Amino acid sequence: PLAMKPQVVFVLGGPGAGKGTQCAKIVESYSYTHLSAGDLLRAERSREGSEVGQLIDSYIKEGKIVPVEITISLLRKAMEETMNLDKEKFRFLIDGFPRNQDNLQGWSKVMDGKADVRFILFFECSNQVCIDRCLERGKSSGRTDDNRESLEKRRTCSRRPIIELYEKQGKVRSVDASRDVDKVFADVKKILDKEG
Ligand code: UP5
Ligand code: MG
Repeated sequence: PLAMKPQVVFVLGGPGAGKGTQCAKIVESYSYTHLSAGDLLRAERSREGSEVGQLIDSYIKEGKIVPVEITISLLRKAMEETMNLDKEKFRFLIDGFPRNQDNLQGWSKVMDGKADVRFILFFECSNQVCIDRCLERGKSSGRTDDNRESLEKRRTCSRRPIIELYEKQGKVRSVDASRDVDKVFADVKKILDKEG
C-alpha cells in the first residue's frame, strides 16, 4: 500500500503563548506527533559534531530566525524517522514554524506535494502575558532566550503575516490562549474533534 502523506498542523503563537504545553496535551489524546522546531534546533545545537550548532546558538540567543534550510532539514528528518518507525504516525503538530515568509517559502519549496498543511492552530495571547510566562519559566528552564533582552527581540519577529496569509485560505483556527491551561485545551479539543 502507498505510504500516507504527512498531514501537518502548524501550531503558531508568540513566545510563551503555550504552544508546547498544549501540544503535549494534544498528543495524550490524539494521534499526533509533536515536533517543536525550537526543540529540534536546541537539540541540534547541543549535538556533538553538529556543524551548525554554533550558528543556531547565536541565532536563538539573539531571538533571530535560523536559516530555513537548517530548520526544514531537521523537521523533515524527524517526520521521516517517525513514519519509518510506524507508518500509522503520519499526523504532525509542527510547533513554532513557519515564523516568516522566508520560512514558508522554504517549506513550500521542499514540502509542497510531499505533505498536506491541514490548518493552523493559532494561540492568541497578549504581549505582556507572553513575556510574564517566559520570565517565569526562565527561573528554571535554562533557556538562553528566557530573559528580557532576548524576549524583546523574539517578540519583534511577528508571525502576523503568516497568519494573515493562511486566514485568506480559511485555514486559521484561533484560540484565546491567555486563559488557564485547561480552558485553552477545551477549545483546542473542540477544534480537533471537528477537524477529524
Ligand atoms: N504556560 C503555558 N500555558 C499557560 C497557560 N494557559 N496559563 C499559564 N501559564 C501557561 O509555555 C511557556 C510558559 O508558560 C511555561 O512555563 C508554561 O508552563 C506556561 P510554553 O508551552 O513553553 O509556550 P510556547 O508557546 O511553546 O513558548 P516558546 O517560548 O517555546 O515559544 P517560542 O516560539 O518563543 O520558542 P521556540 O522554541 O519555538 O523558538 C525559540 C527560538 O528558536 C526562536 O526565537 C528562534 O530563534 C528559533 N527558531 C527558529 O529560528 N525557527 C523556527 O522555526 C523555530 C524556532
Ligand atoms: Mg515552545
